[in-house]
Amino acid sequence: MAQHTIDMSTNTFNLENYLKAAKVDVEAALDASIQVVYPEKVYEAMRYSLMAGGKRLRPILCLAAYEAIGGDSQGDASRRDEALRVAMPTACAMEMVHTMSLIHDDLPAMDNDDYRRGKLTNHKVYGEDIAILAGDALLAYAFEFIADRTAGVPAERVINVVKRLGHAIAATGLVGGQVVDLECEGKTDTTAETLTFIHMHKTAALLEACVTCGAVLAGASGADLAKLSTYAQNIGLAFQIIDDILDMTATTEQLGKTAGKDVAAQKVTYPSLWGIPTSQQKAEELVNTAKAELQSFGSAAIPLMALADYITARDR
Ligand code: GRG
Repeated sequence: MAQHTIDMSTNTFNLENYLKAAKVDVEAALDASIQVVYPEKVYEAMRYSLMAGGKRLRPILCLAAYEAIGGDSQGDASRRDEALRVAMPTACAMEMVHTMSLIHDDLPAMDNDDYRRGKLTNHKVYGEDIAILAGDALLAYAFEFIADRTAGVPAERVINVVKRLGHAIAATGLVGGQVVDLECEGKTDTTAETLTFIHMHKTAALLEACVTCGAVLAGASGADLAKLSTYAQNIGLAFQIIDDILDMTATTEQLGKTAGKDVAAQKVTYPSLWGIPTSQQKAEELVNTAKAELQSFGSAAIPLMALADYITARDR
């Protein structure tokens, strides 16, 4: 486990250190989550994408939300330790689901991309058939992993987590958003409302599940969950606006995936509708709205506050 010597006071909280330490913990847990056994090919394909890097933002949000509520812990250090112990299986499951969505999104039938996380996409290495199956296997295993590995909380909380994650992935979430996104391909008259629908489902729904599931495991009240949902929806939309801006402004090396795809496909995005400065401003407004929802949590929510700022400040 990485050392967590982070002072939670507003002045001294260091997001860079927090992200580094959390990433070490998440990657160790992910590494231990899947062993390569027979039939090796599919396990290798699952591990290839799961261990390919990435910011690990979703599991980190899940752990930070647990910390914000606190569970049974007393004091900042024990909050963190308890979050790692209780919420890590759910945090890993979030990354498994996210990774499978990237594998499927990169397929020729979807976004057709050759690079992801700085490496060849899954289907380029293992073929389309195995890439589809590796994604399916990660998706199913994510639910098994939550049910099998979560310990130390009442079973109803685990059932609630499974329900929320299913809702975020199904036609009510990622799948629904992806369907509308595909329908908009090649259209130049996509409205801001349709774009918002796509991104609230494709991107924000999983971030919302990460935050609320972490909080559910820690025993959050209905009122706190409502605030955290609003926080996550706002950072989710901001995250996608910045993603669209980075597609226009960053390099392929920086992003680890093909840059400039939206412009090449003449895809309608927020920056194509509003321009980059207005889009950036809109993302910053969404982040401020998100942070305002956290006021009542006090210093326990400093990591979630800082993660919201990171959404607009990031360069990859
Ligand atoms: C979930 C059953 C199921 C099917 C998948 C393909 C699909 C349906 C949905 C697409 C979801 C998708 C790829 C949304 C884009 C979200 C997004 C902005 C991804 C980039 O996230 P980062 O920047 O990536 O956090 P890293 O690599 O850092 O983790």
